[in-house]
Order: sequence, then structure tokens, then C-alpha cells
Amino acid sequence: MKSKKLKKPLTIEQKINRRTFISFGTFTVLSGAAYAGWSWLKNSPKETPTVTAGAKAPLRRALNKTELAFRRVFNNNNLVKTYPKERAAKVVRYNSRIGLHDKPDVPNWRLQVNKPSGEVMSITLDEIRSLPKTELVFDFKCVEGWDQISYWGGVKFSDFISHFKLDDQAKLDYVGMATPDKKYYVGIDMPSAMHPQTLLAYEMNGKPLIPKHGQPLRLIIPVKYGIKNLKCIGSMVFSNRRPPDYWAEQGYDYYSGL
Ligand SMILES: Nc1nc2c(c(=O)[nH]1)N[C@H]1C(S)=C(S)[C@@H](COP(=O)(O)O)O[C@H]1N2
Ligand SMILES: [Mo]
Repeated sequence: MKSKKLKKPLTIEQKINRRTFISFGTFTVLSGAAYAGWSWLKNSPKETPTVTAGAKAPLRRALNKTELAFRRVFNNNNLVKTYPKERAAKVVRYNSRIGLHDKPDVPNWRLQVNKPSGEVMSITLDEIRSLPKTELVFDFKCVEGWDQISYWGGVKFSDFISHFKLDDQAKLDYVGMATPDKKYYVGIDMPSAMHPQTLLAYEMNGKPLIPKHGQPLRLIIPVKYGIKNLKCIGSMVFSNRRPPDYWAEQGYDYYSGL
């Protein structure tokens, strides 16, 4: 009979060495994986810089997929729910006033429309007020969690486009709008801008807008969250590239659809 070869028990010192070896090995492998993951992210392409201040594309993939899904089901004939005027708030909430001034220079205010050709149109408030007026009472929703039924009056964006013969511009993918001082700005996909309930509003509760609600002219776009409803429009651009957007640059969803 062969004698069994006995395994010599490990000394304490050998045991410690072995454990050290295993944990060091594990650490090396894990940190290698972490480094590989990090450098993959670091070397992955950035999104369009103006969209998210250069966030890495993979980090935004899920959000952008959601946007594409939303855009596919978007239909200009789907109207946002409206309410009778009596339901509208008398004391209207206001939220955040980036780019607003206590006393906007209304007499000298002009809407500057920048055409891709380089031509700049300068439109007065009277010209805008002379177009057919559309009124809208809807539930205004802010991403911060509040909503309120409010009552607005102004010109439909699509009426504005056809009156000022901007139809070719409206064939582009986006319209961008900014306050006169350019401190707050939004980018809107054209189908949402051309939605029949999107207004360039100059009235709230039947009276001219007051400064904190965007005097003299603001965007009311019920298919989007409040963040896109720019108060006090100073200028407008048309483009196939996403115009800069204040909150998208802070990481919010560029589309911000409802
Ligand atoms: N110029 C400008 N427009 C703006 C904002 C702003 O800070 N500055 N805030 C937006 C946000 S977050 C919301 S919810 C609505 C609020 O509109 P209201 O103050 O008329 O209720 O305006 C939007 N438009
Ligand atoms: Mo908001």
C-alpha cells in the first residue's frame, strides 16, 4: 500500500502571505476594471457641446432614447386639455426670473428675428398685437412639482410664422429664443413650436403681462414643462442644430415634453 503524501500544514506566516497575495490580486483586478471603465467613459464622444455643456454621450443615452420615443408619438392634432376662464388662478404663481428686469424697456422693445441668411428682422409689439389673438386656459406645469391653471392671450406661433413669411425658417428643426440680455434661453423642436396651442403671449388674465410674468412678450408652450416657457423674448433664431438651452446645460432633459 502506498503511503498517502501528507500535506504539510501551512505556517501562520505562509497563511498571511497567501491572504495578502489574494487580496492584493483582487484589488489590482478591480482597480484595473474601474480604470478601464473610467477611461472608456473619458474617451467616449461628447454630446453637442451647447446641449449639455459637453456631457459624455453614454451618460445621456437613456434620456435621448426617451426623447426619440416621445417625438415619434408627438402629434400636432393632440391638444392639451383646456379649461373655462373661471377656473384660471387669479393670483398667478411666478417662478424664477433669470434675465428679467423690474422695469423692462417696453417702448424700445423689439423682437429680433435672426434668419439663417444673416438678415435680422426687428418686430414691434404693435405689429404682433395686430395679428389675430388666441386665448388659452391650461394647466401650467413646472418641473419643480407645482402646476396651476392659467389664462393667456397672444398670437399663435404658427400664425406669427405665416404672417412674417418665415415658413422656410420653420422647416428647420429648431427655434431658439432668448431674453434681451441673453441670460435665459431655450431651444424648442419645431413640431412643438408649431403646435396649434403654442403662443407668443402678451396677456395674462386679459391684461398686458406684468414684468415678473415676462412683459412684454413670452412663450407659452403647453406641450412642454415651465422651463421652456421663456419669459420676455428678445430674440429668436432658427437652426437645424439644437440652439443653446439654459436648463439643458445644467443637465435637464432638452426636450422637456409633457
Ligand atoms: N426669462 C425667464 N423665463 C423663464 C424662467 C426664468 O427664470 N427666466 N423660468 C422658467 C420656469 S422654471 C417656469 S416654471 C416658468 C414660470 O412662469 P411664471 O413665473 O410666469 O409662472 O417660467 C419659465 N421662464
Ligand atoms: Mo419651472
